[in-house]
Amino acid sequence: MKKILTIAGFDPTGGAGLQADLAVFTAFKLEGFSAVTAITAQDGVRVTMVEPISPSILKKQLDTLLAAHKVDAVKIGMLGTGELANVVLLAIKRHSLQNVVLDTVLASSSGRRLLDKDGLSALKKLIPLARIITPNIIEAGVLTGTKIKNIKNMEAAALELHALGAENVLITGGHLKAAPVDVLYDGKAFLHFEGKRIKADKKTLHGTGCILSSAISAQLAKGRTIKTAVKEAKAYLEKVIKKRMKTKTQP
Ligand code: PXL
Repeated sequence: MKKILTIAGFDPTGGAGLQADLAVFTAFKLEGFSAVTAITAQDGVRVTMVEPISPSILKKQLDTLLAAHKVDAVKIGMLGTGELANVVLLAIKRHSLQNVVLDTVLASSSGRRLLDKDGLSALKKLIPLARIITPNIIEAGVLTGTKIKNIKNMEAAALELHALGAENVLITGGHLKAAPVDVLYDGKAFLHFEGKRIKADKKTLHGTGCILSSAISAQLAKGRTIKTAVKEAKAYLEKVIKKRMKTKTQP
């Protein structure tokens, strides 16, 4: 059985964060591990409190786990602080981790910061270690200092983020005003993944970024190419959203 690790925050609803990631890993028949970066209090729509854990226990979680288990892929989600991002960076180097999927989480959908102000520069230092990064248009805008409103802007930002060192860049277009298109740049060409807008409420959509990035990491753990990984992850996410809409449950 392939092994996979998520480094992410805890969401008590399980809709986002490490519990959502673990559910994805199970669905793809992988042995999933998780290291927690922060505890959030939330109801699936509103985040009421965020408390990062101490850097020393994050480091110990990673070193203890990775000394015993060689993982085939790693998904990085909410990091909370620049200091914790730095702990993760050093652990990736120390343990020579491969297939790193960096979901550049900055804030919750409701606008609560999930990475502190000094965290941005530390997050940027993680970019060169990633096989793929998966910002949405808002995050890509913050990372590049641009406003992203259309596919042309997405392509320009993808080029810039690739220049920062990410092997592959996937900018998701769910927040576009027009039809949602995700843009993948692999250093050579752009690939557009066109999707239909699904009319869903906030609770249903909560954590969809986490699920997409963890599904991509699951596919990479199984040895799939980047293009196949993104395609399969998108198909899986669509299934999860439809199921959530039917059952009104998470994940
Ligand atoms: O979807 C971003 C996200 C990531 N990780 C955790 C979260 C959220 C959004 O609420 O709570 C733990």
